[in-house]
Amino acid sequence: MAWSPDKTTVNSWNEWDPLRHVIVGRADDCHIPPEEPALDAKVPEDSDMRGQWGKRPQETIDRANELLDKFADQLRARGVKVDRPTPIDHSLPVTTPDFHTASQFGCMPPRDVLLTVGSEILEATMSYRCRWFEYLNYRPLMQQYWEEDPKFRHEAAPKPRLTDADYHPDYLSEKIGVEKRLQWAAEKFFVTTEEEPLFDAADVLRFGRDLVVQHGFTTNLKGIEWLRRHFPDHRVHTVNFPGDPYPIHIDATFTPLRPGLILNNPQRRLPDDQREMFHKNGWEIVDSAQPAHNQPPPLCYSSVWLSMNVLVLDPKTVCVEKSEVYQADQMDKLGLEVVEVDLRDAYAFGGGLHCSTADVYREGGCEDYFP
Ligand code: DAV
Repeated sequence: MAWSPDKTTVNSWNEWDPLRHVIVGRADDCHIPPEEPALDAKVPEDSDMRGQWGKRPQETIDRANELLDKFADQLRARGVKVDRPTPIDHSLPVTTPDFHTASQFGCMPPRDVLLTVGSEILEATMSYRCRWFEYLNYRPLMQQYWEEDPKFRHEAAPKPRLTDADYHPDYLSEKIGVEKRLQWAAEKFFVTTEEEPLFDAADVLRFGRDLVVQHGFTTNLKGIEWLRRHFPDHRVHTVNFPGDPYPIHIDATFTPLRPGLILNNPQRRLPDDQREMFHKNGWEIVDSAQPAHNQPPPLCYSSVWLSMNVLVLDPKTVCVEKSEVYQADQMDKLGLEVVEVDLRDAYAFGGGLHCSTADVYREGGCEDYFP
């Protein structure tokens, strides 16, 4: 499985082995989608995003693209090959026999849509109606990889129907309140129902033979069961973080840095009974540093915890957002070299450094870290 810059090889089994080839998203034509059940449940009740939708202001798109381009250049300068998606027209509606929504989302962040496991890239079902066609932004790359790599497995999970039966109406009232949300999260009562398998790729962390998947708003138990049946050679583990009132995507909550070391968001602690596999195998789970900001930037879906949404380049090197000084300091103390990346003005487009990327090639094979 030798790597060459001229011809794609798809291979990535975990979040930390040396990164050689990656996809970085684009902010072009990104929209704030109209209201829909799964999205409404995620937008905090006091958010500046409530009640507005349409194309994002062009100057914010241009600024985010400038930062994403620079991030891509920084990666290239470190020897990482970088591909970029081809944006489709996100102003177009999504209409299927089962639902209609008036616009799409964007081609950020790729991590939400594409799950790379070994030589496979799997397009997730997604759970938002506005993201139903998002995989199309990446199809030109998938076709290219297919041509260049005879071992590449391009897979797509069954497209969900996303009728109203997929969403609990309880989550749709205007003011639920954080207390109620925390209680529901602890009870594992989320906005998505068990009507059909649903998952976003960013709810999955790869640890070689083991996949760790967050059950929450964007991934239901049937989605996790689908992954289990789809990857029969893997062990698939379900995790929950009851401290998170808006549990969407695992990568601002639980961040493996190298074999044996994981950062955990101190407000979203992994419950003790779910720590066993890590502790039994000598893995350390440490609280992440505090974010440097009290508020997310304007029109942002994500929380301030994008501070820990880092991209590991190899077990000794990690990209940290430039303003996240506490996170950078912690990395330094943990013995990692920090590469500062200016990306905060792109957060509103769907996330931080890990979100904004999707793996194509990391060195190394499928190891068993939890024998
Ligand atoms: O903390 O808002 C953001 C994760 C984005 N992929 C959060 C989760």
